[in-house]
Amino acid sequence: ESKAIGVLVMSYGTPESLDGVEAYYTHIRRGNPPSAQQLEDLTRRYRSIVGGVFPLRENTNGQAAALQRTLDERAGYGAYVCYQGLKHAAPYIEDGVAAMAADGIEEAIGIVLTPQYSAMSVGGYMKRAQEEAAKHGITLMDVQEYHLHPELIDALSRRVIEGLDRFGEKRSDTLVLFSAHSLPAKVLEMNDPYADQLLATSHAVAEAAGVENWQFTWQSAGQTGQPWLGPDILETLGRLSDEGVKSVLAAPVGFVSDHLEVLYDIDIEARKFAEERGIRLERIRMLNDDPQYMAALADSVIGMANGRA
Ligand code: FEC
Repeated sequence: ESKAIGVLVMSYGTPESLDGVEAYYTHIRRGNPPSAQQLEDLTRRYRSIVGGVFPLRENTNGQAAALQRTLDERAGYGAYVCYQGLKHAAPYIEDGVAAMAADGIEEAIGIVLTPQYSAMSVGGYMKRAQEEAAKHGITLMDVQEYHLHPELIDALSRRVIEGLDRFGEKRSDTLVLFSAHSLPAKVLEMNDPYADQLLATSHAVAEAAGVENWQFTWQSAGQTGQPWLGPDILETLGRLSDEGVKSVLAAPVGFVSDHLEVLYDIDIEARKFAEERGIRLERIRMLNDDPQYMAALADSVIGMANGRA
């Protein structure tokens, strides 16, 4: 008798509406409410992004649905059942695991919608999922990373090629600037693989796209009073402008969706900063529910499930 394997599809989460920004921000800050100024600033950023106020929710929904279809095609209908679990919004990670338990799921695979592992990012999702799974007697196995999956690298490299083509005759002078969400610099003391995996993804994508002129930079660092991994994308763009670079293709390979950190931090803030310094900044299209990305996820899930047998 075959029983369905649950797939806990985990993503960052975004508020339901502008009224929910304060609760969301408080959750990100581990229960510490933001100051009025911080809340106003975040609300302003959400208001100014293109593509709807909270596009991440729709994108995560689309990814979970597309992953379900891909798993059905590959493993047969009913073999895997996807559940969403969000880090900072409902349905929370714990809600997703509880929903599995309510459906009688006994074995599950967890996967996070970001390709590179850090104890401070993916590790945090997994810890919460494992704690909840233990409460329900569910055996949960984690896909820790898929940052070099061939389908992922191919999908990203196609986007880099397409992005470079937008520069026309300036194509050969365009620098590809890979980026990912910064983390507090204390992560360096933890022997964390995050930075190495991001460089490995960048390297593989550059190679597959035939790009030699590339760099990696951090973005979206928080204001916590502690040092964060740098250099930040604005600092890097400042230096590139001093060096006479005029065309840059941003490739945020630590993210897989259109959301605030891409639509605001790159498309609005970094682009304005670049333009003021005479740099044309374009960005690769995000993966969202790209079929090759779904293939990378499905393959990682099925590989983990089969490896256990
Ligand atoms: O579109 C949206 O509504 C959500 C966009 C969003 C994504 C995202 C991904 C990552 N974060 C990571 C780490 C941190 C750390 C802190 C932190 C803070 C914020 C804040 C907002 C926010 N993050 Fe986020 N992140 C997104 C949004 N993030 C909003 C709070 C205001 C601000 O700082 O701008 C600092 C927490 C603290 O104060 O203690 C650390 C990492 C990722 C990429 C991996 C992943 O997706 O999980 C790492 C999307």
